[in-house]
Amino acid sequence: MTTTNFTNYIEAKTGQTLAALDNKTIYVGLLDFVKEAAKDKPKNDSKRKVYYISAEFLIGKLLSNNLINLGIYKDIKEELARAGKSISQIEDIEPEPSLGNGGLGRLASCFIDSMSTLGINGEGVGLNYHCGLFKQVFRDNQQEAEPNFWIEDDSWLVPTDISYDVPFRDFTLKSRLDRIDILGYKKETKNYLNLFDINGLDYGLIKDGITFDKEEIQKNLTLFLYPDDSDKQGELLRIYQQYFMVSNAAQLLIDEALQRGSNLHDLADYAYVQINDTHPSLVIPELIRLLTEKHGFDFAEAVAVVQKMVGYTNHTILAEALEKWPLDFLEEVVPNLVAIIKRLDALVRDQYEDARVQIIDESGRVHMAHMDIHFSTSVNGVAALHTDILKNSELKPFYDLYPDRFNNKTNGITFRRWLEFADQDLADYIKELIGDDYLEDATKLEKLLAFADDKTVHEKLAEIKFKNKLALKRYLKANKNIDLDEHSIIDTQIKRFHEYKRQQMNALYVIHKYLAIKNGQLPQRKVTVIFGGKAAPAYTIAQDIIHLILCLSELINNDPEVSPYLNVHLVENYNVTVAEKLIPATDISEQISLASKEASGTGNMKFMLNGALTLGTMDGANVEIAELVGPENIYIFGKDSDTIIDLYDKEAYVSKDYYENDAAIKEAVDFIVSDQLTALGNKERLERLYQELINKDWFMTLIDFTDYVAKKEEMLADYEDQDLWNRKVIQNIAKAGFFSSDRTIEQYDADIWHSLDQ
Ligand code: 26V
Repeated sequence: MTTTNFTNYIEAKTGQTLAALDNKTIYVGLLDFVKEAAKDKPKNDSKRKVYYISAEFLIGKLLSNNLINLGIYKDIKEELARAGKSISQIEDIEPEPSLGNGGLGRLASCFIDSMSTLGINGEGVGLNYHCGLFKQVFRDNQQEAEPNFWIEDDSWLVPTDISYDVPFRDFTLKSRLDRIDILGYKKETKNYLNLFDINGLDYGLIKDGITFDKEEIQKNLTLFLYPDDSDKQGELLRIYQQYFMVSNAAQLLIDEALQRGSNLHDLADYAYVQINDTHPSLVIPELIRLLTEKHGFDFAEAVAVVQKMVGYTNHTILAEALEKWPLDFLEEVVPNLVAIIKRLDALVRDQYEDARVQIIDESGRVHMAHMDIHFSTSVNGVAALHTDILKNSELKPFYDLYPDRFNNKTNGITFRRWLEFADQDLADYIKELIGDDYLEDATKLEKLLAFADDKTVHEKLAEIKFKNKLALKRYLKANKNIDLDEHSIIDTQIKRFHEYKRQQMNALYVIHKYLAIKNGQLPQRKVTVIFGGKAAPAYTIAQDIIHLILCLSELINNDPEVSPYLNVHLVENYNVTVAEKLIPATDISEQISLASKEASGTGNMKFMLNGALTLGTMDGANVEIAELVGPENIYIFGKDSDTIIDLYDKEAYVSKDYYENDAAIKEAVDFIVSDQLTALGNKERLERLYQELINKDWFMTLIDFTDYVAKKEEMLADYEDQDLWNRKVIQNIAKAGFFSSDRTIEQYDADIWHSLDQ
């Protein structure tokens, strides 16, 4: 029998039996039930509190995750089943919050889950974007963007009466704070995700798609995440958002420290701020401003105090993502901070002559990352290779100045969401084999190695994978209008569309395979290539790649000669919920970024944990996966990062050479502008992508193509030996423990935050 009293709770509340209630009423009942259970839990406590400030929190749906963390998921599932209700249909009703974009935001969400699980007094601070990241729809084989309203009357948001004045140049804006309770796994205590908002938001400002009036800051500030910044108004709005986020965070942190007995001279003993990429960097001058203007500090002491309580995490080496705000723009929005930034710049200039380490450059742009590095205790990358690249090339001048500040924190994922929830049959089977202590210490998964050669285990793993494919088939049919062949090999690439991630290389493989099948070279088993991801609306080439894939999908899935052997799908509006369905059903995990460009990746870890094998380059955390599982359990191809960095340095890559000298490459690339494809698509888009690939190809698609095709074919052949394959699967699951975000967060705390040991 069940140990929860949900049935009594909802029947008392509604006056009806559980069996008689509709799913929506049950969903709202569960939401309130969990919220009430969470409300009474005490907050985590310690002298030093961590504030994880982030522009994104890609939290995903929360109901099932919360039930798992409360330890009652299975009980509720059974209780509902007894009343003839399906928990998964109730899960479907919850809207997915739209507060993030990609890996950075999903990481922040795994981190707040782990902080709660480890009992760390640490909270997320961000903004409550009402439309968040856009909703992706496909029309005429192209991506269109629509606003994604996700907040309903019944939601996880808990209003507070906390409010601050945020002083911009032309007006002062009052904030409001909503919170979401963040429960740890089987923990009595909790933390919050703090989401600041404004009161006068006006949806009427939204025009066509996601375009909106960018000038009415007092009515638009928390409408969208990453509003288009291709014009000045857009850039100013980003600065308004960033300052609003950090001013609120700084005021909250100072208030809380004062309440807990700080005299502010000891503020660093009470608070630590982790800056998640550069979006929250203005928190440094804002804390200095508050300490000097409101609390009587002199400038030097304010700088010294703030410096002791800030750490910066870098999540990318792509130059265009390293923010540099023009001083003039900052002057228009937050002149009070400009004076402080200039004084910080002067401090740096007094100490160092090297132009590469200055905060304000000769064109008057403020390098946010430079300010972070000079005025913090810690600078970290997110995977071993990434941190090495920061130290040895991208941030080398800073590493030379502050070698002790640099450290690596390889990313991780929460196993509660990505195994216990997403792959319930696999989790149950793992428990049957090795017990459940891996839930407290994920490295215990290594006990699975004892079963590496056990054929019964191989068969059971194959059976679970097949069941997951069937579940995915049902989901895709019901929600995305896709027919999935559950008997095919599932080969998945899900992530934001970006040239460096090289979805275009996978698309070229699809073309290559299509042409081979047309030529009579039939594969032994059908392959389904699945893509999922959004492209930034202003990123033309990424949109072109989406267009190519949608055209290929139409061509191939409708060709009776080819579709028995090859299918291609691009799943519309990819998000956390879609990932939770796709990952457990996948055989081949595509992690094919150009070496040196993907800081870490976290999808790679999720796939590995769910028994997919990696087809990848030696990039990001793939390098650590390869080290852990050994070369025989991963499919690595392509040039390594040293070679690529050297090619960039020497400007020695010429894509046309590859195109002209390799018949297979030429054939695949030419097909992009073939009559068959242009008949289905937009000629301008396809032509532009074709020209890009042969004349520029900044992310070197063609350099690795031949190697990629060969490795994928090797993988498909290996799949036919299911014992060989599942042996590798076991090695991967067994070694995935290192990638638990609990491990990552323990390292952040031990090396940077020092909150648990206070
Ligand atoms: C930059 C920009 C610049 C232009 C406008 C929109 C926008 C949005 C986000 C960013 C920062 C991107 C940084 C990022 O997401 N990095 C990813 O971080 C993951 C977690 O550490 C990591 O696994 C991925 O490899 C890395 O790409």
